[in-house]
Amino acid sequence: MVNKIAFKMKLMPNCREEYKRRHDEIWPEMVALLKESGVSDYTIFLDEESDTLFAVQRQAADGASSQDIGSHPVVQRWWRYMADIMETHSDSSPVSKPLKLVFHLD
Ligand code: RM4
Repeated sequence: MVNKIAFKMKLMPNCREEYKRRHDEIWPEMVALLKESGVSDYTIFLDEESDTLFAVQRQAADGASSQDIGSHPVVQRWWRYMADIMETHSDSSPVSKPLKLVFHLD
């Protein structure tokens, strides 16, 4: 079974291009780790009115979401790298709020 999950994060003002640039050049080791963890079909949208990032991804039933693998050194490095342009907790993890599924059409 595969689950689809969504969550939102917050970008700092005037960081849209930089956020996109860093993700256009996402580290291969980050991609490999996400895939190994069971994450797929991972998309991040930006609401330009509020600088809210809206992420949606598939998560394998026996896998983890991208936000659940924060103890891995690659993710910790990525989160530190992103911390200057996102709203974060004191440990540099992004403030990430799960969203509730209310409708789905296959
Ligand atoms: C996001 C956020 C997530 C990570 C993706 C690739 O900006 O840091 O945790 O999974 O990047």
